[in-house]
Amino acid sequence: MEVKTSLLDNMIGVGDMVLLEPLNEDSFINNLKKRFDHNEVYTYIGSVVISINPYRSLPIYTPEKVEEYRNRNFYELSPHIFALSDEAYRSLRDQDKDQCILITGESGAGKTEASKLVMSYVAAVCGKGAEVNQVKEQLLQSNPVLEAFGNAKTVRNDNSSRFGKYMDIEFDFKGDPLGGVISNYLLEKSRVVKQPRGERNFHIFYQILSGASEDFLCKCCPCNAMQIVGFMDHETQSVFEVVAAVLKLGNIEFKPESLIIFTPSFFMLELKEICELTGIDQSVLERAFSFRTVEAKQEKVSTTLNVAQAYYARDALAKNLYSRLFSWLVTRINESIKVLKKVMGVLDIYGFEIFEDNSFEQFIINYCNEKLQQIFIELTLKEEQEEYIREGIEWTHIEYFNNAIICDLIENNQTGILAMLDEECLRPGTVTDDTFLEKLNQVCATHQHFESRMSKCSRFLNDTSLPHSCFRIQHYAGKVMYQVEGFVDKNNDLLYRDLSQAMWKANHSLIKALFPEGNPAKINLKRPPTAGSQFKASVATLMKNLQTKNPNYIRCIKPNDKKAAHIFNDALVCHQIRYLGLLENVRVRRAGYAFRQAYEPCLERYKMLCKQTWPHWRGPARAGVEVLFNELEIPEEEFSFGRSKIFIRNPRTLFKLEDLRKQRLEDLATLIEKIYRGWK
Ligand code: AD9
Ligand code: MG
Repeated sequence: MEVKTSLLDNMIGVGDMVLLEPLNEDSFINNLKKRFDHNEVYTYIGSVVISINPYRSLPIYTPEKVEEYRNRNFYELSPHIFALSDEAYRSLRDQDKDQCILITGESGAGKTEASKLVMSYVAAVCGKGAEVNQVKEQLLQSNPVLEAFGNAKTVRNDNSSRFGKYMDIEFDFKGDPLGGVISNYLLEKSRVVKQPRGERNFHIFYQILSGASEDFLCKCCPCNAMQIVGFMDHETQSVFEVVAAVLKLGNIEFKPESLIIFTPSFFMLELKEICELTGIDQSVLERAFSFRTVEAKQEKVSTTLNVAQAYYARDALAKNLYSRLFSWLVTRINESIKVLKKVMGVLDIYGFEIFEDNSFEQFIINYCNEKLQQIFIELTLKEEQEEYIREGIEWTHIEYFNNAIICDLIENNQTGILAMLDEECLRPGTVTDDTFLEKLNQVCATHQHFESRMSKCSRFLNDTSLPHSCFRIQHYAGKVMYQVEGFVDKNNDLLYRDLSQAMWKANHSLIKALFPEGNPAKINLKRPPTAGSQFKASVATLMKNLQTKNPNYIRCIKPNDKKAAHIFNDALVCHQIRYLGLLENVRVRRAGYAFRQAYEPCLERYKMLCKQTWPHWRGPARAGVEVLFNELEIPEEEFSFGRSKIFIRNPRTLFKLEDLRKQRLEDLATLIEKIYRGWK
């Protein structure tokens, strides 16, 4: 098979970085730039797809394009996200290998758009028929629903995901979609009550407000999607009642003079409306905003809230109502789409982000990205090199930065930042963000990737760019300074029991279901797990799950910081390809072999191509493969014999084998038909 010109064209650069000559950072960036300028936003590193955000709509996702890429070999056409989608889908359908699509890149790099493109491609090429179409529609429409509730405008991205999403799409043995399961990861709920300058609250609030004067339920954009996903009208109604209640909670103000601290008229009206919307008894809610009851063993002590505590309670309630509603939405969507067979997982998380002020939320988001980089390293750099060594294939080691050390700084069970934060949160006595920082300083001061000024022994004592109330982590993708303020509180995620009980008493089945712990019969004096430890556990489960699947990578790159089309900022791109380890990726790939397969299945698949191995080969499988490759005259430099596997250098060799096999099968079919006719 010939090398396609699309992969080698000089005008638009090379389509596969593996073919780039010479290979260095400059040539790498120039190649990307050349392609970007010619609207070629996709480039391969072997089977990894690099995607550069064009920030404008390109005519490359049409139904004609879908047809073009359908059932074609990965390297046959010019690089495209559809080629990766097709490859993953076909491996799933034909070889029964569960797949996962891992989409990474910083905030605004195009992950969410990429995940939707993968899903829409798969929807376009898999089975047809009314039932299948309904499943597809439900899967696709879950996106606008979750985006309305879980995305918001940030400085980095006008449609920034403020939660992580992993979706398993399930298929039957024919490759028809049956349904899916979505997992969501920690919604940035603080946004409900406070947004950084220049940013907005979750989209749904504006959608509701823009439609509120008329019949908002019809106008509001996710409604249609919710209906397709399978929400009953009364459920959609309930969801919007909760969103409206959260909006109205933000209007309640407290005044110091009175015990029940509302100004009359307007705010009282707000409270009344909240109670009408949610079926909560007004006196119960008023009481819950005025007192706090602490229960210990057999005793109950009620204290009056001061104004600050009342605001705290209000915000905690708004955040909890909203984030629990969001989790409920995910569970509810899952009910509509769930079944389990072959699966293709699509992971779209919030990208790495550095703001002026970074808090607990950025810490969590960046930790999640750190883990994803780690799995990329594990599977493409480390695992790959280790396999060559294990198989006894000659190999020169390629150096790369392994970020396991940063993951450890954050998640180590004894000395990690999350463990330290939990310890502070659970410790009796006065706990503040500062005591947490002090603790970090005692334990992490000497860690290479940790910087702070509070500790006397700190190496950063004189670094005035680092305020006393901050610590800095040198992440794989850059240094981020975290404001320690709010860490303890956000990790504790405290909601006064009076409020959860008030919610549980609501005459509103959805709200009641969102606060099961408010049921007085089920009082649990044990502390619920902290936000950080819950997140860590769910990320660990995700990583385990991903490791059981065949990974497909899309590495998204942001060409500029202006959210603008046509601008390719070399320095910005350079920074990203460095921390993504893309050059190392090419080097490992170049030095290595594109495909490998254990001897037995390899012989089984191709033995029909050689008289000596067909139909029965009586010796060891390895010897059979040797005979086979000899007879087919595959050049020696194209393959290598490992201990248990055959390694094939160039994907084109594999295509050749596949084509020969297809031809042979067709010949056999014709022959059988002839014999059959002869009998008749
Ligand atoms: V975040 O981590 O959720 O903040 P993402 O998800 O990486 O981020 P997103 O997919 O939302 O970024 O892309 C940002 C914007 O870039 C989109 O809203 C589009 O306007 C634009 N974009 C991204 N990819 C494409 C594309 N393939 N074609 C056209 C695109 N525009
Ligand atoms: Mg996103």
